[in-house]
Amino acid sequence: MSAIKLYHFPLSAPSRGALLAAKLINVPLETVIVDLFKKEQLSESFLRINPQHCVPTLDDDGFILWESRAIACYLAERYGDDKYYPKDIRKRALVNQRLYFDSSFLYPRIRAICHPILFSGITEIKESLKIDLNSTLGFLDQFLANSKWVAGDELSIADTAILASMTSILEVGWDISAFPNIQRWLNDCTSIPGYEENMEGARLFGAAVRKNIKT
Ligand SMILES: N[C@@H](CCC(=O)N[C@@H](CS)C(=O)NCC(=O)O)C(=O)O
Repeated sequence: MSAIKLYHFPLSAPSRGALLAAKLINVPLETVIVDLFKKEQLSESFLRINPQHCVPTLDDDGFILWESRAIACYLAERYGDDKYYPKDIRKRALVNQRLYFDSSFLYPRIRAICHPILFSGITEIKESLKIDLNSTLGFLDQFLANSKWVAGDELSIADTAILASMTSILEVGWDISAFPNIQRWLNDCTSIPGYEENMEGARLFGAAVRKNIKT
């Protein structure tokens, strides 16, 4: 059996989310860097692996999977016990709900702000996009008002996904002073395996976005 490969770009929040989940579950991975700034995702060899040309993409002995949260669930089910992706149906449903919250609200709103600044010459953040993201952060803050982690009192793969998204926008310089429960949770997240490596990618991402913002 060959090593499990993760096609990865450290600046990408979804990519870092998959890697954080692997570290949490303690699955050894070989990372293969796909440099999106050099458009390496469009190379013939990568397109053969993932025609949708996105990172992260997992290759587990020929089984190819993309979508960061699907990768996290797969790794937890295949290689983890039920610690970080509980088997209890209701607990798992809550973890899934938070994963979908990240995938359909939080991350898309962060992307809507950052992608045009990185790739389309936009130099300012529109007020409506700020309102959208802050309303989503308000919901996350509410989730965290009654529980230690995002999906209850146990750390889960929902925390690693949301941590990857949150650290990207924090490194852009987002003000979260209105969200005390998020601040407390972020502080608790510093003990998650892979935290520092995630921060290195998030810092590079933040710097790349900030340098294009008009001050
Ligand atoms: N929903 C996907 C999003 C993946 C995604 O948007 N990846 C971006 C980087 S953040 C990418 O690979 N973009 C290059 C491309 O699509 O060509 C996930 O969570 O994995």
